[in-house]
Amino acid sequence: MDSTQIGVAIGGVAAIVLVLWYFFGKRERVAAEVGQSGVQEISVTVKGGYSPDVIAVRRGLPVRLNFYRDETASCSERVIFGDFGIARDLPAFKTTPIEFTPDKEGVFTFTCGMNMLRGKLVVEGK
Ligand SMILES: [Cu+2]
Repeated sequence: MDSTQIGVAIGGVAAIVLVLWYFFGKRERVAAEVGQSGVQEISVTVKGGYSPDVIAVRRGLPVRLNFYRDETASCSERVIFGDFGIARDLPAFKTTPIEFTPDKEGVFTFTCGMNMLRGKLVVEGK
């Protein structure tokens, strides 16, 4: 290989890494913490998306997701956990707790009212 070929190869690898990072690296997976009351609690910031957008919880223990909506964009004014029958309004610049006990394992998508913003709730067994 001459230096041009090496340069092309490095560029190709860099492009692949960038694509992988974009699709997989962007998602931060955070496990909810179990407090003294036995509730799995986690704070989620809502601003053009959900942060974190992959939330791991355990099945059978109550969950409290504290959604803080840090914007007025109407897109995020509602959050929906369809698999758990939950739809809740999120007032701007306020924290809205969403409480339920996940009774099934799996990966469940939660979205804004228009199905544009998305996050995942990962419910794991014990
Ligand atoms: Cu929306």
